[in-house]
Amino acid sequence: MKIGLVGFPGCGKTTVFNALTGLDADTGYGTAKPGTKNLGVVRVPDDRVDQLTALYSPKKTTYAEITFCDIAGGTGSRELDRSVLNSMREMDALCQVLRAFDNPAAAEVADPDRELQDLQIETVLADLEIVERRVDRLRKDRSDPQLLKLLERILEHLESEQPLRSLDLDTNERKAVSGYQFLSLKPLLIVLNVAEDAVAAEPPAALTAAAEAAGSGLVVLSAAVEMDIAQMPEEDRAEFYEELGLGEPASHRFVRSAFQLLQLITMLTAGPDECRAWPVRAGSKAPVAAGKIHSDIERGFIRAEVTRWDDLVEHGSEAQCRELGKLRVEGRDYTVQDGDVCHFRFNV
Ligand SMILES: Nc1nc2c(ncn2[C@@H]2O[C@H](COP(=O)(O)OP(=O)(O)OP(=O)(O)O)[C@@H](O)[C@H]2O)c(=O)[nH]1
Ligand SMILES: [Mg+2]
Repeated sequence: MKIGLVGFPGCGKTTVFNALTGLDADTGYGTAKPGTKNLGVVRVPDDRVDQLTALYSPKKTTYAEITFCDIAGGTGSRELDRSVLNSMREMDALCQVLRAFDNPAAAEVADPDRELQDLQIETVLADLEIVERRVDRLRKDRSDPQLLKLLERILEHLESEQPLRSLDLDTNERKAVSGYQFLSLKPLLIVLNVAEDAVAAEPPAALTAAAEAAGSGLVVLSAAVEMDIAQMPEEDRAEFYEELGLGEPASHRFVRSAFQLLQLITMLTAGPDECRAWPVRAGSKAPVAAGKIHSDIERGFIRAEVTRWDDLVEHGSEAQCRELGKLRVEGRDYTVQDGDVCHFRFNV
């Protein structure tokens, strides 16, 4: 699963990227070539995995991971380069960084509301271009009236300058258009990148409302602060956080929001060999979730023995949970829930 960090030049994408990954990619105001990409894999912090690890002392602990891709904004302050738009299409979700700190190198003062608007317009126009071409073709050759009808609905929505995120599309309709990789349909998380002294302040109400209207999450952080901390030795970080009056790195909150953005939940497995978080698409049935571990388990699925992670931590073992009636036996129709610790029985 890949999330693209996007936004206008100098908004702080690479700084956010460094903060998330602990890497040291080049930052600077609009210095990167448009479409240049930095890739990094980030572990999703998960207290449940930590507590299960404390319980089992396993040989190995594995967290869920997300790949972040920092896509350089280019040179224009209001328009995105075509190569940037093309790179954005390859992403499963987008995270727009908004500059809310003043930068002497920038020609304009910070205007996060405008940046949000501008990117929305850019993505809507890019999608419109694709749909217009496709609708023209389908009107001529009449090969697929059903798809034409759907695309005409999408066209109308885009023409009213609304992102496709706000159009009501059912699962089948989404599937029918998934090949087009519409930018304004991709899940969007907004990061308000504020100055160092504003990290504890509430985001402006107008922006909170705009994010909500656009169906997007909103995270406030100061990328510069987060990057400095990510590059510190681990043992010094906690103290620094306390001084700032922050409970944990904002990047942790951010990564968890990003994970939710992908419409994933976490299934857990726990034992003396390994404690592990498995990202599973929300709504997955037990056999499909089991297939994440191994295709044999999906194929030969018999049943799932499910304990809630906090019950397991509280009572100390599966055996104890079984005794107390806290271990459920579920069949192939069971929908796996976030925080389920699963043990699958299978036969191949
Ligand atoms: N004061 C302050 N400066 C920041 C913050 N975040 C980024 N900067 C600075 O802003 C400049 C641009 O940051 P980058 O992360 O390189 O911006 P970018 O979005 O990657 O820019 P392009 O790759 O050119 O599109 C750098 O000089 C950063 O040090 C912040 O939270 N506070
Ligand atoms: Mg950059």
